[in-house]
Amino acid sequence: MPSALITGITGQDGQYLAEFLHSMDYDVYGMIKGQQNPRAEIIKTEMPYVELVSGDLQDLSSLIAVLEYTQPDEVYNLGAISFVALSFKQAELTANVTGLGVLRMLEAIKLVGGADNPIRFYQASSSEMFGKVRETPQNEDTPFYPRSPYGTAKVFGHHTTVNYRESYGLYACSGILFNHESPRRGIEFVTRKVTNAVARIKLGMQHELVLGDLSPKRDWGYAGDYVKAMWAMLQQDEPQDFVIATGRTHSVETMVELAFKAVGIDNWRDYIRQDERFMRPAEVDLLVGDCSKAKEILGWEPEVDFEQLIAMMVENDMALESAKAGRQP
Ligand code: GDR
Repeated sequence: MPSALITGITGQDGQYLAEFLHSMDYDVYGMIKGQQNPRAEIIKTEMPYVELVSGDLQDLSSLIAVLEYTQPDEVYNLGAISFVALSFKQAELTANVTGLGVLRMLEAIKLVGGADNPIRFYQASSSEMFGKVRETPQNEDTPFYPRSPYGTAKVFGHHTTVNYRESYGLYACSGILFNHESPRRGIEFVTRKVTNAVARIKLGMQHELVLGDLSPKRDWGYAGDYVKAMWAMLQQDEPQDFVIATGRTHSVETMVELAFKAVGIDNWRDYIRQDERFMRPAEVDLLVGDCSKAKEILGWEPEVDFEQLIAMMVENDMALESAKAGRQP
């Protein structure tokens, strides 16, 4: 059976990828940092087939030990400080985990892998690398212009992945994924923050939704679709980089309106308050990806569209919040 190691196993993508790889008969290992990670319980109960191993992207020797123990065919590096707003407050930590963590994992693969023991590597790169975009839509050749410590760290990780591929012949791919969401999305990210608040407002459990800038536009897809592209990248003859996106963009405001309308609330503006607290020192105004290369070479296409995605998330949050309130949704 093939085996895979996933860093960032407790995150949204880690969970979808673990399920997908398990369905493809992989042995799945998930790397967990620290002793008492509360989110490890979700993996233990919902995905008992995942073997959790202890390691930290800030500690090279721990990565070597994890690779020696798990002997993976594939490594998916999804671990990172992934919340852009937090990266402005903890820039050094972000550079260390999100940026240097990639270098450490590649070094570990170089040391433990080899001709007899090749390890394929996937790096979770991000559309945040395009930042103040140089062209629209963005593709694999669009120059980077990151706008946050998170974005700069991801650019470092991306270039390091390419460099290790070219310098040492590693099978290393960088997937430049645009925003991807799901019912498993953390509550700090804007889509889930909104769908959860909409459910609570509908149920009378909350009376306002406090947001930052409503004008940025994002290309939002479904995480369950995107993890399949990660896997497909590692199954090719030659390692390459790919943009993964839907090709459609919407403003935060449009997404908010859609979420409220999904529960029948038309006067949604009455519930919105804007606060400086949720504004960023530098913003990424517009992202929209061109995934033609992935379509052509990987045969990958998004299956869930934006409207279905938001409806799915609202429905999930209605069920969750109704259960908390002890009512039928
Ligand atoms: P993003 O996702 O920064 O694009 O990065 P996020 O959902 O946090 O923000 C999207 C846009 O919404 C605006 N916004 C708010 N954002 C949050 N979180 N909370 C608010 O209250 C709010 N109000 C407005 C933001 O300013 C921004 O413009 C995500 C992450 O998953 C990254 O890790 C990943 O690399 C990229 O997507 C692709």
